[in-house]
Amino acid sequence: MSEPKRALITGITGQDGSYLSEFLLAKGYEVHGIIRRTSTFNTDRIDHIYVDPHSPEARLFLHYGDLTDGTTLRRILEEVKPVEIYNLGAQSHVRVSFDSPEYTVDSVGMGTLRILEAIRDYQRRTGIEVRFYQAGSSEMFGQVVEVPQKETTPFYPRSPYACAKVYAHWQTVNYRESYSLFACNGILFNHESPRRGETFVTRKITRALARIVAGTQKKLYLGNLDSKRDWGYAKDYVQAMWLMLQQEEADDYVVATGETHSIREFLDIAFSYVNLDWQDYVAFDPRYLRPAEVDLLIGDPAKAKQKLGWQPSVTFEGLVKLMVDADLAVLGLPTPSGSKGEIDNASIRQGIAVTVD
Ligand code: NDP
Ligand code: GDR
Repeated sequence: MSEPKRALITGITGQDGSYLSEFLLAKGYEVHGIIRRTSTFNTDRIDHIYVDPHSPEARLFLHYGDLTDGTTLRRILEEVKPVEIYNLGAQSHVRVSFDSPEYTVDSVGMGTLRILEAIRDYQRRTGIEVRFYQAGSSEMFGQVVEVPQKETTPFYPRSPYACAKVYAHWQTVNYRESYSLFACNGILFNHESPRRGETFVTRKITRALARIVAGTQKKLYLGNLDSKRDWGYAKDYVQAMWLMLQQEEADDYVVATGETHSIREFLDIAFSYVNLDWQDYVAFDPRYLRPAEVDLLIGDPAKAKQKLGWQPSVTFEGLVKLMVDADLAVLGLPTPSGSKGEIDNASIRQGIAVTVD
């Protein structure tokens, strides 16, 4: 039997890392993830796919490391010998990046450079190709220059996070062109799921809504309701990452639905789904405003459709309802659809202790 392909994922404990791990395991990969040491376990999203590493069945392995720690990244690369690396790790909250710009830029920008440098040296020494995926973002487009935004649209980043992602993007292009690395940038527009971090606006809304239905929360405080985003379903988007690394040539791709909706529209669908009016519950808090806002994002996924054969499978309305269903289900409440929502192990804290060798 041939050896399984080995993939290394930074950011494996995040929303995308968990879906990508499931996807790669289902394809027969051996998956290695880099996790940070934390005072309490934060592996909820991957606990359901974790198998004790002593078991012969184990194909998911975790390693302590950090994107700010280049030595460890190099050591993990040497030990794991992956053929694909997915760089999903990041301080990924745009608002928080204004509070912690230096750390954000270190993890997002310099972190990417550290991995690229490690791959460059490893590949030159061993002659083994390591394909690299960089998690780029629609935030790089920032201020509206052109709509819909596509691969050729100039970047105009509006936050420390977005500036760092632009840096990481161009370093990835440069390492591809300078050292012939197989390095791809995915320019992914917002993608959500029941596993979305609780402080991003979509999940903040659906989680609060479930608590409002349960009677344990009265108000939901939000910032700017007028910005528009191109929201897709995270499970679809991790497939695009993998597809990029399976092509003959490395390239950059926009991944989006091609539709845009405001926060108000998200609220409309979510609250009316449970027969409530959001205006009765939502209040404004200026703390959630950003020093500079990105008003309108809408992507053109034509290249990804044509070259990767990728397309989204979930509509905007379907996504909102799927997230509401899941948050209601987590609280043990009935769902309007009658289904249990997306059966989402990661939404339910199981308290399984993951051990790392
Ligand atoms: P999450 O915020 O859910 O996950 C981020 C992951 O990065 C977590 O595993 C986190 O670990 C890890 N991480 C944070 N800081 C470091 C660090 N210093 N060293 C190593 N790992 C670190 O993000 P998503 O899953 O939503 O996004 C994945 C990637 O895609 C990110 O790079 C994000 O910027 C980018 N992106 C996301 C989009 C989206 O809509 N979701 C759209 C476009 C790009 P821990 O669990 O310990 O905090
Ligand atoms: P974004 O996502 O900044 O697009 O970045 P987020 O959900 O944080 O904000 C979307 C829009 O909603 C507005 N908003 C609020 N946002 C938050 N978080 N909390 C609020 O209370 C609130 N009220 C209004 C924001 O101002 C914004 O306009 C996400 C992240 O996943 C990035 O890592 C990724 O790169 C981009 O998507 C694409």
